[in-house]
Amino acid sequence: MSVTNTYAVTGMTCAHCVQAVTGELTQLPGVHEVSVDLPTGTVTVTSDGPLPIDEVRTAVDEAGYELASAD
Ligand code: 9UX
Repeated sequence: MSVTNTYAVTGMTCAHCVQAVTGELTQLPGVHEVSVDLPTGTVTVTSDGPLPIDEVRTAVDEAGYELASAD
């Protein structure tokens, strides 16, 4: 069963930001879709199962941004 979560990420303002965040999150085990919405500063991630929030936070950090919250 797929799980979809939306996260607020601070600092993304351009297309390169989108590529950086998408690239990192896509590498997480089980992730098969990543969608960034710049106007709202959110990232929607679809995965095979629940993603540990620490993994998501680390991936966003490595891209150079910050996870603000998770719904
Ligand atoms: Mo350009 Mo996006 O510095 O952070 S890559 S705005």
